[in-house]
This record gives sequence, structure tokens and C-alpha cells, in this order.
Amino acid sequence: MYHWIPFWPDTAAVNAIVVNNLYIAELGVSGLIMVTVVAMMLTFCIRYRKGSAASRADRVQKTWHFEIGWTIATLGAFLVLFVWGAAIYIWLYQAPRGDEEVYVVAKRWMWKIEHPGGQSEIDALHVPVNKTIRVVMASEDVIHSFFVPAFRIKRDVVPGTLETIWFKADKIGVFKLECAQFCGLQHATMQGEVDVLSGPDYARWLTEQGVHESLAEQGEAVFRAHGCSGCHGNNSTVHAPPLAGLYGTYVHMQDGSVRLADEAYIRDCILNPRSFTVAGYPPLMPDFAGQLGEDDLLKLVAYIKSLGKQESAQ
Ligand code: HEC
Ligand SMILES: [Cu+2]
Repeated sequence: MYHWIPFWPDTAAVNAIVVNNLYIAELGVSGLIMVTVVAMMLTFCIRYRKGSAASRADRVQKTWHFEIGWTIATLGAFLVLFVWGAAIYIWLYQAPRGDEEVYVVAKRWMWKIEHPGGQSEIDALHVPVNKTIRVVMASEDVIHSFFVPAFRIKRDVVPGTLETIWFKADKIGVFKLECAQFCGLQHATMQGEVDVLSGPDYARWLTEQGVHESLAEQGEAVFRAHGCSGCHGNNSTVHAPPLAGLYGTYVHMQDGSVRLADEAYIRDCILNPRSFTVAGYPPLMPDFAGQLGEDDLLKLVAYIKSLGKQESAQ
């Protein structure tokens, strides 16, 4: 549809269509201003060229109508673009729960993708078409940026937290995944692809991976191996908060603040328990910083999220 514009990238997601529309509008407004200014410049250059017969008498010194009209019109036009752009930004960067989830670990210089079913892949991400995909991302080392040009989504993967982004691909095909933050010598090779499959093809792809354990099950093993179950399990004698149903709720802190229990919060609980305490509990949660890799942390997060759907933790 927009392919007459030079260098126009593929458009393969609902996110991309919305961004396209804004881009076209901005291009239109900028084009209109450019044409007006250049046309006036040329007109005056020609009309008042040296030696032309045009009258130079009655020069107008100030035209308030024109000044105010012009200022308000541009202000109005740019405010509309601003509000429109801000609304799109908020929409793009607040990941909904999604029909499907994937976990991404970025490290120099590759993308490791993990599906909740336990399937994992490197530098490739298989997703079903027309489904909202929530992407939860961690970095093992430096800042990377998850960029899929055809979907118009890009999000920095900052080490020390979990970042989320979402997309809904509406076209079957293979699209480029790139790192958009300079992350070292091989940054340019930190590329992969997003394979958008039809629903049945995606289901087949999942079963063909020959996986025995879901990500939550792998997380449960980590949960036991690191002694979390000793305090958070049902039979524990320690007064620790139950983790079942925690994900997505608002948690009250000792200091009166309230935090949304999303993926980044759960990660924070495990690595920075000293920085906050859940209201009504003793500050006994040990600090696991340095003991768990991003991979294991994502598995723990997947496990704790899965607990919401069962009766309680083991
Ligand atoms: C020594 C007992 C103990 C161990 C071991 C322990 N925790 Fe905790 N945990 C606590 C206590 C007590 C709290 C609440 C007080 C606080 O926030 O510090 C807590 C809080 C949490 C919270 C926040 C819960 C909420 O309701 O917001 C999460 C998530 C959590 N722990 C996960 C883990 C994970 C994952 C592990 C294993 C890697 C683990 N804990 C190991 C005692 C423990
Ligand atoms: Cu990178």
C-alpha cells in the first residue's frame, strides 16, 4: 500500500500499521510545510528579483493576524501529532497479557528464545499469526535492543531488570530480528529471524521440538534446588508469603507503597530483597544475586506465574 515511498520496510503486524499511519501523517504535514515554504521563497525570489518592476512601496512592517494565525495553526498541528504519537507510544509499550508468551535472553551476541512449553531456539522466534505475543526479555551482559523492523517494535533490553514488549503479526513469513544497541565487536552479527506461522503450523512446530519439560516445570526444579520451597512451600514453618496467584496482583510493601507483581517485580524480589519488604512479613527473604543466571531467573518467573493457575505452591 505504501510501497511507492522509497525504502519502505515490510509491514507485518498490527503494531506496524498504526505506526505507518502516524508516519504517513507526519510525512504529509512536513511535506506540506516544505512545499509552502519553498513555494513562497521561489515566488518572492522571482517577483522581487533585481530589476523587476514589482512595486516595493507600502511595505508592511507587522502583520499580527498572520503571525498569530501561523503560530496557532502550527501549534495545533503539532499538538495533534504529539497526542496521537504519545497515545501510540503508550499502547506499544504496555504489553498486555497476550495469547502467547515468549522469554528472551539476550547476550553477546545472540538471542536465546524460550517458549513456555519448554521449546528453546537461538536467533529464531517462531510465533503464530494473528495472536498477541508478550515478549519478556532479560540481558546477561550489556544493553541490547530487540528490534523487528517489519513489526515496528523496538525495546532496549537493559541488564538488571526484565523488559516486556508485545506484537501481533498479521502476515505469515520470515522477518528480520536485529539488535539495535551497539553491544560490542560482533553487534552487527546479532541478528535472527521471526518466523510467523499459521496456527496449525505453529502447533506442529511446537510438538516437533521434542520437549519433555515446560519452562514452569524447569522453574520448579530451580525453585527446589535453591531452597525457595523451604520457605514458600505449604509445609514451611517460616512466615513467608504464598506465591500462588501472586502474578498480576498489587502487593503492599512495608513502607506503604504498592507494586504490581509483574515479571520485573518477581525478579527484583529474588535479587534485591533487601530493597523492599512485603507488608506483614519479616525481612527474611535471602538475597540470590550472583547465584542465578538470567535463564534460571526466567524459569523461576515462569514457574511463579504458573502457580496462579493451580491451587497452591508445593
Ligand atoms: C529463608 C526463607 C526464604 C527463602 C529461602 C526464600 N524466600 Fe522468598 N520470601 C521470604 C520472605 C519472608 C518474604 C517476604 C518478606 C520480604 O519481602 O522480604 C519473601 C518474599 C518473596 C517474594 C515476594 C512475594 C510477594 O508476595 O510479593 C517472592 C516472589 C519470593 N520471595 C520468591 C522467592 C524465590 C524464587 C526464592 C528462591 C530463589 C525464595 N523466595 C527464597 C522468605 C524466603
Ligand atoms: Cu546486542
